[in-house]
Amino acid sequence: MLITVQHHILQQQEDLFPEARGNFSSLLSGMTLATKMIQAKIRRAGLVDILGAAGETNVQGEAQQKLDVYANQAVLHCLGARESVAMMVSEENAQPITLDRSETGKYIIVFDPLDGSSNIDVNVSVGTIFSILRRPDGVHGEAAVLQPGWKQVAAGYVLYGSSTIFVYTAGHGVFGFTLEPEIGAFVLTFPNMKMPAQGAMYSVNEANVDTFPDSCRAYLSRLRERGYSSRYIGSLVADFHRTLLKGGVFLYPPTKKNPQGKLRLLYEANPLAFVAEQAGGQAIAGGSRIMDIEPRSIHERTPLIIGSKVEVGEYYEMQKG
Ligand code: AHM
Ligand code: MG
Repeated sequence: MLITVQHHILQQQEDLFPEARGNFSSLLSGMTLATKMIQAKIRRAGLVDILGAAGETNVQGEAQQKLDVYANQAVLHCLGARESVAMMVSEENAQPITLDRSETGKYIIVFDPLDGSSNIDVNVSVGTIFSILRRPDGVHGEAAVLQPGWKQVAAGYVLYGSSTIFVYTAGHGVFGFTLEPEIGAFVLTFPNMKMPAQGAMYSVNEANVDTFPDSCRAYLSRLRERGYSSRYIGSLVADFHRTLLKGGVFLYPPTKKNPQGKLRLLYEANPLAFVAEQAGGQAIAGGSRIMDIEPRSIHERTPLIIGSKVEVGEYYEMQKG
């Protein structure tokens, strides 16, 4: 039986959140709509430039936009119109985007519209990451968004790879859907995803190794001694998706250049940590669980060590010294 993402979300809502009254499924379907728009644009990347090369407009007379700007606007547009959205926070906007419903809407959406920016122009996989939080009563502005990851209601990502895949969790397992381009629908292809307890690959930007913490360098040598292989795409969503399916570990530890880590807590680390834990994996910043960190600012960075239980557990033990 063909199960579309819409059908699946509605089903989950009826079974698990009967009080949600359509709000929640409307949010997730807004997100799938935005990502379908983004993927359509990505699939024509390069072509659109050629077709519009004479000026700033393409053949349809539309202004050309950089993909990350387009992706941001697609999400803002598709979700900003949903009644239950109170506020949105995007990697692309310094401040939270407050809406008319800032004091009444039920949910806050936090997202990275197009992750893997260095890969956009070279035909390598990129992604969109999102997290959904409840709007807390009596807390206003940016403070409303500063919630630890364990409070997320749902989270997920879309990977624009050799196919387009939508992966999400609402706290009751992880589900993956592949876009069937002929019919334009995401269909369930990965029911109840589980990360292997252990893998055979690690994923890290090794050019930074000289400035990693000593325990991290020792950890990587140990994995190499055991015969681990290395894979690094440089798009977090793609590196994470491989780790989810095959097991192993992805690391972005503190470096000299980024002593707090490079990745963003609210819209990169937290949503992927939620997915990882729901799939049986783990996510830590070193000594602490990612989803327990109390954020202090919306664009805060964090070290991220995420993946299989065995590898992440071993990192945790080694960093304790
Ligand atoms: P971005 O949000 O500007 O795309 O940066 C985040 C990206 C991640 O996708 C990826 O894991 C990381 O940056 C790669 O960083 P580096 O090039 O330092 O290895
Ligand atoms: Mg990013």
